[in-house]
Amino acid sequence: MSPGKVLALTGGVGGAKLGLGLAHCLPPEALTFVVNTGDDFEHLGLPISPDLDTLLYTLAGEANAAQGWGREGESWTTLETLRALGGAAWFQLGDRDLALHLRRRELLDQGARLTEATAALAKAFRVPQALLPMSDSPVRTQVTTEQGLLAFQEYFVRERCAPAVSAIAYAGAEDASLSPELAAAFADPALSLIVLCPSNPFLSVAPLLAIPGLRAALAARRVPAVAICPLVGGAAVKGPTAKLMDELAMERTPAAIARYYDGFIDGLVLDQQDEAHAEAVRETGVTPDVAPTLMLSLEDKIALAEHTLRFGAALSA
Ligand code: FO1
Repeated sequence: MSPGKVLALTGGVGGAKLGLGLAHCLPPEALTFVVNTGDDFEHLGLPISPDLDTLLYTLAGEANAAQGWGREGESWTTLETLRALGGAAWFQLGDRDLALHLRRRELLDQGARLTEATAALAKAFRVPQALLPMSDSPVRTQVTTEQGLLAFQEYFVRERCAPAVSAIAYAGAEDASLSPELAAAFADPALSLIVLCPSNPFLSVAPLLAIPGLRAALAARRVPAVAICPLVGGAAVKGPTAKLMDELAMERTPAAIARYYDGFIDGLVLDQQDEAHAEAVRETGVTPDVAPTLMLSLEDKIALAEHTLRFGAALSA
């Protein structure tokens, strides 16, 4: 199947899983990723880009699947030594992972933009697809909680998503512009489909939509955009999506997801368990489609990717 070029908007683990499936279905030059950087932060003086790194490790076959983040075959000597010295060990950087952040620090200090540093890292990992950060300037997801305002990783890792959330902001998004690489990807005449991967709508996709240029490019798309619903049976496959939907008083249904992406998607893939919700999705003006969306094996990931590509092609027909 050759549907032209595909732009996949992605966040953490769920996005990386579908990303791997898409990478098995498309030639490398036909697949570009636009990756959330709202989770990024500086830790111990190092620039950490968790979602870029999860995708990079996944595409390179180096991801620690059991852990859901970080690198396979990891050792923790530096972290344990740091802990013994009284250093900040709440955010766990493995020895091998640490080398990636050190290299990113080196590249940025040499004047590279995050997009260029990411391209250099992808090349070193022999990942042939383009991995484009959503922005070269910092955008930082901030969470207003019952404990006050928390930076994203403080909320997610240090507090384990426990505090109730009343608002989420994406600091820096309003001033962020599209990188030339991202602008070119949207303007590419060979582009045929945009995919919103099954990532957390508030934490992974909303930061992208908060960037005015990205929002405008998506709203003005000339090709179909298809999202994969991150809920299965009203629950999130992983992470705090369902908890956040409750705290932000959003109904936990595929139709609520379709409304949240209003104007940015044409189709929504729902899990087969949620088939009964298809009509409610259609009533929002979004075309529903049903498929198994749980991605446990590589075969599941490829099957969902193939399904999504077929659905996208049918929408543009
Ligand atoms: N997630 C954790 O739950 N605990 C950690 O200590 C942790 C360390 C870490 C280091 C590098 C990296 O790239 C990601 C890391 N993550 C960790 C995952 C990450 O914080 C989140 O999963 C994402 O930001 C959410 O998409």
